[in-house]
Amino acid sequence: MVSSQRVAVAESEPSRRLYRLDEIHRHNSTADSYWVYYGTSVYDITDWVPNHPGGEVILRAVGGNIEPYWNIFTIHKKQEVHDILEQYLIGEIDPRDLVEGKAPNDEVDDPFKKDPERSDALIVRSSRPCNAETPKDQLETFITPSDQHYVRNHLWVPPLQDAESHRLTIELNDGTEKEYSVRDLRNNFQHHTITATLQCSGNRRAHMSAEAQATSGLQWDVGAISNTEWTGVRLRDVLRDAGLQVDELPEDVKHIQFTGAEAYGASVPAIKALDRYGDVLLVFEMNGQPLMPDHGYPLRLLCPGHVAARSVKWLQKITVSEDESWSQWQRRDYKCFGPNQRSDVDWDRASSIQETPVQSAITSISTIAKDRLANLRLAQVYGLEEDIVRVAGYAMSGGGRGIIRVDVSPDNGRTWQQARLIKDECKGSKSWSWKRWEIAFSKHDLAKCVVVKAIDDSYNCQPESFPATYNFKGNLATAWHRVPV
Ligand code: HEM
Ligand SMILES: Nc1nc2c(c(=O)[nH]1)N[C@H]1C(S)=C(S)[C@@H](COP(=O)(O)O)O[C@H]1N2
Ligand SMILES: [Mo]
Repeated sequence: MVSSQRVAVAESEPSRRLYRLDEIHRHNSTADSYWVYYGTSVYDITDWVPNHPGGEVILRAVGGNIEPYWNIFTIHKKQEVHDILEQYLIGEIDPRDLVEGKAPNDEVDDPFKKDPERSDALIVRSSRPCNAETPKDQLETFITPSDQHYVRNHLWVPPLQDAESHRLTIELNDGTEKEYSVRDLRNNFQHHTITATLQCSGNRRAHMSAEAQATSGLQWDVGAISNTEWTGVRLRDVLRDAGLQVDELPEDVKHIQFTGAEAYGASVPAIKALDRYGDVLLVFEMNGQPLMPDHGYPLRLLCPGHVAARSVKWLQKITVSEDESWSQWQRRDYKCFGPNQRSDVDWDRASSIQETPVQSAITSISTIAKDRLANLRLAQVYGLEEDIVRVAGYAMSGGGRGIIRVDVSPDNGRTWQQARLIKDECKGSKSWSWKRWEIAFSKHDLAKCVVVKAIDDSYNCQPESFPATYNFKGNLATAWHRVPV
């Protein structure tokens, strides 16, 4: 029912009026402003569209009811989203178009209905879109099994294209285009295999929220990270074939933009994308098998050493450009601001996250009784004969910088020891994979918190605490990881 108060507001406010439903539907095709309705209210969301964190997908709702979309994209079911919408109120639906006080509910297509099945072991943070982290026990193997790789989807998984028929379009800086099928890429270019870790820029965000202040976005623990053996062809080789002078870049080539089949987009600097030792690949296999649907089948970009947001899945288009990608996720997300800055920031003033800083995390703390120490290498390394506590985890850095040391404190930072770094078979021109580590303490040495921090080969180290690196988006949460004992 339209409350009489609402109608009164609509009538008393000169710019607010009553709208017939067919006027709202028709408005879409005839005007350069965007109208939607929600409940019985009408909104002009034109100014919000360029600011929408979900990007242009919002345009699907224009001319109709946004409620069925929000029933699918449940991320909107919170007060702050309703508050944004209210700012764009322009009036009410004419009561003549309401049935029992309600606007008719439009049927909309659920874009998630073709999403693939997933392992039950993944820790789900949101289901539509699917965002799920790798369980802790799987963070201790060098190669993450493909079905245990964390999933970070901003939208839906685009319906499976056939690997043979899926086409990639490359647009050069002079506007010329060339097309390749995945079969062309596979057959006509040299294959390369590298091991590389993908880490979401939100990994450990929950720790920043807990130890500094609330952050917006998915509250990941330590599992928005995984390590994989990827096989594909060099982006450099394909761009050269498409006609780009890869060794002497034209002045107007600064960024390579990538677009996914659902609408996601991002870019990386051309000097990284074309670096002979940068190992930027167009990937069609993970761990010796075709890519899994969630991870980009049939083709994804793999930009090792950079934040995972740049490794665009379901790759459909590459654009050689003077500009960064214009997508929401390049320009209005995946940036960091100062601890004092809030959501009304000037996004253009911060640079996009590309290479990532040094990171580490504890993935398990377990007690091993002294009668089980015989032949346990770890106990020998640390010369322990009593009951021991084994602490294990991962460390990694961006830009191909290797991990040279991992310091672990059993007593909240009072004393430190060096973890044993586990040797693994890494492939690629630089250090693109995480380093697994383990350490043992005598049970009596533990006090309050176990703490870890890692150092990379440029001697970068992690910040001690979260408040100093707090940013409202909760990106790059890399402060020392503390786990209470
Ligand atoms: C005026 C109407 C809308 C408003 C005010 C709005 C507002 C927002 C806000 C504030 C977020 C960020 C939420 C968060 O980070 O917790 C968001 C995300 C999102 N919205 Fe909307 N939205 C609207 C309509 C829509 C519609 C109609 C769709 C789909 C057809 C949609 C799809 C999405 C998606 C996919 C995201 C997630 C983006 C990501 O994870 O990067 N939105 N929206
Ligand atoms: N097309 C497309 N590519 C994408 C994304 C996406 O939502 N759509 N998410 C990005 C982000 S933010 C991350 S962290 C990684 C996650 O890759 P994964 O799901 O294979 O772990 O993919 C990146 N590439
Ligand atoms: Mo991400």
